[in-house]
Amino acid sequence: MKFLPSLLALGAMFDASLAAPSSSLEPRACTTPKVRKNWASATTAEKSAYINAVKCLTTKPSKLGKSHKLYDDFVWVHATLFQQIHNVAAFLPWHRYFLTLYETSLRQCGYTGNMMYWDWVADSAKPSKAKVFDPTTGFGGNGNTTSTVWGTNCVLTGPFSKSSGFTLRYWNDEVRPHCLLRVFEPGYPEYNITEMYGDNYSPSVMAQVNAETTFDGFSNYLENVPHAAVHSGVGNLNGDMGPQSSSPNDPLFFLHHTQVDRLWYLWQRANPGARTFAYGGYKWPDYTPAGLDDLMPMGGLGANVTVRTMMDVNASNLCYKY
Ligand SMILES: [Cu+2]
Repeated sequence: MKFLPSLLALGAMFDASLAAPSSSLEPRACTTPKVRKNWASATTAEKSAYINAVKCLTTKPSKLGKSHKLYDDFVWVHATLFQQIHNVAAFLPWHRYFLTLYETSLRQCGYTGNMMYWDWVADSAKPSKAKVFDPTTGFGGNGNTTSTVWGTNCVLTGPFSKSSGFTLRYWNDEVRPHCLLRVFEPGYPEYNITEMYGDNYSPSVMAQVNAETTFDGFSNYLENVPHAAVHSGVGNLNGDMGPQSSSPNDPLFFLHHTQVDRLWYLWQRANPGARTFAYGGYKWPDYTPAGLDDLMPMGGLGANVTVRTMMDVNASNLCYKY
């Protein structure tokens, strides 16, 4: 019985609130799931409450004990774990967890609402006109594109503009303070490139993504086509939302990823019996087959949890819907 004390210790360390219900016969704690709204249909008051809480993160101390702010913790963790969480099976569950930790931090800043999403499928024909880019009720618009020199494409409007004093610390995992940078893809019709690569996240592309019947097929298609195109469409190579590992620098990252999470949720809901716990593909670092009991690292921002705990949004630890 030598192993017993260590097993007990492990059990005590395990946060019971993160455990998935083991049986559908157990009473569920999630009776009133929180509803994550579409940014475009939120009220002005809801939008400003969200933006105020985001700005508040820049005033709070790091949870990681680092000499930067809580806002930068999310950037830092995403940047340093980048290889482990992209183009692997854990892409969707890891980002689902990351969003919940962000939401928790917003609540510590007094926010009482829930995460909201940017439905870029609906805006794919003219993404630059999306309400998320509104200069007064949104996240501001494009950066200054008069120069192609890194660090000059500052967002000029809205609550995160250069003139507001909003400053970011990291570029990838290096300390390189800068204004919020955006470089919208203007589009080149003669080369069949649409504005902000919108034709990569159109309703017809999403129909193809949704037609994938395996988790692995769905996740890869969603990650590599619509998800990647939105990042590049907003940021390109010199913008924060681009393919940079520090992309959570742009506060829009979290509305983008809430939409990614919502699309996964909708795919799961299309066949809940088969898909709620559907998982597969390969894991970092050896690209061996992934499983629901794989632990996902969170770099100290939250406990490392298993993939399984992030599969069912109706479980008590998540308890939300779209
Ligand atoms: Cu990511």
